[in-house]
Amino acid sequence: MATQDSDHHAVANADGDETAAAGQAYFDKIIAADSRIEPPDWMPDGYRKTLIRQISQHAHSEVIGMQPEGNWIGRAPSLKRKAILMAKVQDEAGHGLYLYSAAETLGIPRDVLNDQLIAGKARYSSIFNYPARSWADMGAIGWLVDGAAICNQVPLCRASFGPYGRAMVRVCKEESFHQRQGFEILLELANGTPAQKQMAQDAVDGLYAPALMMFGPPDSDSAHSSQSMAWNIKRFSNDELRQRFVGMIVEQVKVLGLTLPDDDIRFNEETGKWEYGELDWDEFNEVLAGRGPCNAQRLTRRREAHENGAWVREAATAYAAEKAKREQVA
Ligand code: BYC
Repeated sequence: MATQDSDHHAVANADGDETAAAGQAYFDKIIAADSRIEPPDWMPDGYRKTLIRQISQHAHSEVIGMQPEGNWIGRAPSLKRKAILMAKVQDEAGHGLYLYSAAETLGIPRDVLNDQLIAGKARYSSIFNYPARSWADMGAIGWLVDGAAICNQVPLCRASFGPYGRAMVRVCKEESFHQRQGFEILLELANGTPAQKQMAQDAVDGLYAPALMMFGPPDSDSAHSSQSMAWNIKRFSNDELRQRFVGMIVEQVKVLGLTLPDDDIRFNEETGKWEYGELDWDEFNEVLAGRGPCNAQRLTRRREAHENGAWVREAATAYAAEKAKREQVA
């Protein structure tokens, strides 16, 4: 990545009369140099909106994504498993916080984003609208869902907007641990009794297609990809990342001694890409329209959690006011 030059500071610190044309020229130069835009820099409205859209959706996904696994903390099969799962769910909350903070640097307060989420007006990843029915689903979520997230997010570490890229570095490190713990749960079940092995296979069968859909609609239907790639926010298209992910899990599933529920997976020597069976995009669109198996339940739980947390927000506000008053007196 190129280093930022002195023009950066000239424009970043410019007075209000700096023309949009100069800002645009600076922005174009930074993007062309594959360098980074920082919060005080001039940026096109569309770039700011795209980032707010993607980062807030990502933050909401982390927060809603706590629910399927959170539901299993009390039913984890051992103290060790419970401690690991609790740590993972707490990590997801942390990811949400980094991402809301990154969005705030673009001028959108966290409470506004939260209001959008609880009003049911915000998107979050489709995957979290599917149920987690068995302990093996904890394994499949870690292996497939966190695995897909890593595949999608490692390139986002190089996103052109500094706070997003930097947040992704830490998120990806933690997701790697999550992915391995999920794989290990499945490995243990797959090497257990026939019933345990079947439970692991059922979990993989159920979450395989929804995990592939996490990468978004096919490129032909992806409204935002080309502009996001031109701005160096996304580095690869939805289909490129999806086929790359299939190539990863097709090898890993052999170690588990399980199978993927797709007979059409094959490596195309000519294109150098993995191919897979048709996904049910009608189902994806239904989930996005709010009609997936758990959409209503996830939002209800989030609203309840927000209401139950009112006393924490009130206490924090009162504490901050009291602290400010004391500092003024001192
Ligand atoms: N689900 O033009 P496109 C985690 C929407 S959480 C729902 O391709 P884009 C974890 C899309 O928003 C990690 N909506 O969009 C947590 C757009 O709608 P709008 C989650 C989807 O943005 C807890 C429309 O469809 N990761 O790891 O260029 C426990 C057209 O799509 C989905 C992220 O959020 C979907 N799957 O690309 C365990 C990664 N796909 O905005 C694990 C960050 C698409 O026009 N996000 N849509 O109304 C991204 O990389 C990109 O936003 C996407 C979509 C690849 C998801």
